[in-house]
Amino acid sequence: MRIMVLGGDGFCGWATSLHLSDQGAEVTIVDNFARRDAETELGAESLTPIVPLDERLDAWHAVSGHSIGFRQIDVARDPQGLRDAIVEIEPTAIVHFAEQRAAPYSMRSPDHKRYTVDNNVSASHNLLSILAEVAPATHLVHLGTMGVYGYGANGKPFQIPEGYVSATLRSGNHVFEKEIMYPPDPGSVYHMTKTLDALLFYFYAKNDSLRITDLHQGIVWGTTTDQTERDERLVNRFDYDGDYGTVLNRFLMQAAVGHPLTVHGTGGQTRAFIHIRDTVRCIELAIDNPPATGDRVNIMNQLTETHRVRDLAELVSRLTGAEIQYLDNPRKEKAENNLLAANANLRNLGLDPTHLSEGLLHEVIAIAEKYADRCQFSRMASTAKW
Ligand code: NAD
Ligand code: USQ
Repeated sequence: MRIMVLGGDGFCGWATSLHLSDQGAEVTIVDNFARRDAETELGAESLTPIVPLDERLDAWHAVSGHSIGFRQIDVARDPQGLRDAIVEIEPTAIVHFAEQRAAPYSMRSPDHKRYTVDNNVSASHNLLSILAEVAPATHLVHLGTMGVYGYGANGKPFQIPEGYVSATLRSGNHVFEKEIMYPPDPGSVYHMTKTLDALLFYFYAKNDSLRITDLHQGIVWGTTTDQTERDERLVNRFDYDGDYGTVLNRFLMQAAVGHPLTVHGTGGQTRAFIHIRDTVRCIELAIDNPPATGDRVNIMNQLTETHRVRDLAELVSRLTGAEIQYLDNPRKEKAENNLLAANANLRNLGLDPTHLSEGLLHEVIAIAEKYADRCQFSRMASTAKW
């Protein structure tokens, strides 16, 4: 099986590339190093040291005997380069991670908003238009986000479905029963780009019969997979700064470096979570179970559990003795929400969920402790406000 991994130098993409290569797939990474450029822009590197990609790939070949290919292509700005690569490689599936993925980064300034929309929407649309032209049978697996749904149904006990919901539409005296995509309710420009992606996928599945899986993933935590721990040069990213660091990994590293745990607002926000080890398994399951030509977009929710932010802070504090700091929330989001989300599709395909456990939390803390001297305390604060 030949797989192209767009965004394969990033956090989820790197772990996925190694996992698929380990399973025997011929993997080619496509990346433009935008994430490494953002590190320079923000003055905040991954807590774990990330060596240049060619060294990462050499290390993987040395420990596994497998080769992973690489093409440096800007998927959003170089459609010809992307088209040439797809024609040459003839991939069975393309996994698309190549987007700007941080909500705070997307809200830093008008320029950051424009960059995030231009980059993410163009990347997805370039890919779709190329697939329609030269590779309509290729399965596209895209990483969406649970944030497309908003988080919960205005306090009502309602389970967020996997993409589609049956609706009764009323207009005047007319009533129309229809299964529709769950109404989008993004909370940042970044999350909005994923709702725009979803509409692009809807159109190309309908018009060009493209085979598309959209995985609405929760917040990924952890950093290590079976493959990344085989050599220090294979270590995965550990983003902790106020833009790219996500909440649970931030709390764990804050505890490790002696920084108070930064809870936004009351910490009553409930969010979906998944460990990086399950992310890579979900992508494998999605690749192995493509929709048929002519099917609607296959939407699956990629999460294993939900947690309230202040419960996570209290748990980490109990485990480590770290102090909790309740900060004014820099984001426009509900102070408190319940979240009930369906996730049966991936489980039915064989996902055996990894649940948050003290052992796994300690594993992340140990990695953060190992690289604690690389922490830049000045980059801890979330400075983007909206
Ligand atoms: P990341 O920033 O670590 O990786 C993204 C990669 O894509 C980077 O290597 C970047 O250089 C590359 N990239 C960006 N724009 C590109 C372009 N125009 N051309 C080529 N390469 C480009 O992000 P991540 O955490 O690995 O997330 C990957 C995907 O998964 C994103 O689409 C994100 O929205 C989604 N996701 C992530 C999480 C999470 O918690 N990390 C949760 C849900 C969904
Ligand atoms: N939060 C804190 N303290 C912190 C950081 C965050 O309380 O130090 C809070 C935020 O205010 C928010 C929640 O924790 O209420 C989650 O924030 P986050 O930064 O961990 O996650 P988010 O911005 O939603 O984005 C991340 C990924 C994104 C992915 C999304 C999945 O960066 O790529 O799409 O998680 S989801 O949250 O399900 O939409």
